[in-house]
Amino acid sequence: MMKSFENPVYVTRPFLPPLEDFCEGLKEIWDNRWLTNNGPVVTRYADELKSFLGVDNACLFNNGTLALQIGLQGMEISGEVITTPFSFVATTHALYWNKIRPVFVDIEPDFYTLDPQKVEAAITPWTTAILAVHVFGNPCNLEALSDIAKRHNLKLIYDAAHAFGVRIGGKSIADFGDVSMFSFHATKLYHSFEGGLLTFKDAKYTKVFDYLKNFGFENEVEVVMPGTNAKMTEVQALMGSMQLLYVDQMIQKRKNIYNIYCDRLKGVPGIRLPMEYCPDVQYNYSYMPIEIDEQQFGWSRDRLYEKLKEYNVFSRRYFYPLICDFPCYKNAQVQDALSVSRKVASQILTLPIYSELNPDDVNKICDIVIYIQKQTS
Ligand code: T4K
Repeated sequence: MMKSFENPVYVTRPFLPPLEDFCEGLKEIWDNRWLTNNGPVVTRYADELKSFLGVDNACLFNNGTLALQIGLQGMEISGEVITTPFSFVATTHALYWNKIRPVFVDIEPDFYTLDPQKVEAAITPWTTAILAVHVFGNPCNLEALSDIAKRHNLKLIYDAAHAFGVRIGGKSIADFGDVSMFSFHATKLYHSFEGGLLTFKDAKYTKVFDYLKNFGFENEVEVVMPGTNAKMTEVQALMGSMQLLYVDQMIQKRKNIYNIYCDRLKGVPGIRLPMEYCPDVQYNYSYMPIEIDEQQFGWSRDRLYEKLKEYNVFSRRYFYPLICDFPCYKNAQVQDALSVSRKVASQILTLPIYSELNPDDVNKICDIVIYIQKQTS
């Protein structure tokens, strides 16, 4: 009989820097009495991020969803946008809030990112952009998507919510596409409590994004466009700035956890581990997705998910259901049967992974999964 965990083990837990260091940092904000509206900490933090990511243009927001919404609005994207059904629902919500029609196409089975062939087949005269997601930090097929976007004169927008710290051939993932959005939500490997970032190629968007996140204010008496309020606060920026010191360390710890899962779970009947990673990509190990084949494993993914809770292990089914299956998107355009997306959504399970998860606990989670599997044979 396997013993359950005494305390719940969640799919993730936010990393926090030492409280004393954070309190020390707060002194500047207290002294300034400047809490939001583009204060000095946010301004400094934007520069830190630009140099960390090696990009020229970056704009901070109070969360990733508003960052993406504003990105789309500022670039004047309209009509139809080709996107993935296998993502967090905010990806499509950002289109909806801009009155853009999502066109869902299938993903490829190894990395869960948009299938470029399906993207190309779905282009119509109304298509204006591709909104692709680096799901679980797996880079999309960057070359193929860029080629399609160029040939069809489409904007290429990346939802990079999961991909902070990922590099390809030494180059930051923020450097691909026209615009990339990063989420700094508490559940992300790198966070600012809540927060969002747009990185972009064309400097002309700097002013537009700045207006849109601050009511469209040019000055006290002029409003140049109908903006909203999506500004990052000074306290958020302080957290983000402090976390930058720890990102590499956090990724290394996650990599160790990832390796333990792979070593322990390989060969377990019915468990499909993430694909062998591409050598020129530095991953961030933001999620630990496995797929459960019910026939071979002996339990359905959902039964395993429920059973794990009895052991105090709270995995998640990211991303199930598919976005196109939510009632609010039932009328959206769906290309083909989305057979890969449907299969993945029915089999995916993301196991706990975070930098402070103890390797002994990772081993214990593996013991529990293996024990559950053996109950069927
Ligand atoms: N695009 C993509 C591809 C995304 O994944 C997301 C967000 C976005 C866009 C939008 O970015 P933001 O606007 O959020 O910046 C979570 C997050 O809320 C969401 O940010 C994230 N994706 C999504 C994948 O996951 P939930 O509903 O699963 O979170 P929740 O509250 O159930 O938390 C999961 C677990 O994390 C909990 O069981 C325990 C732990 N947790 C959570 C919080 C909030 C903590 O230990 N401490 C905490 O403070 O959505």
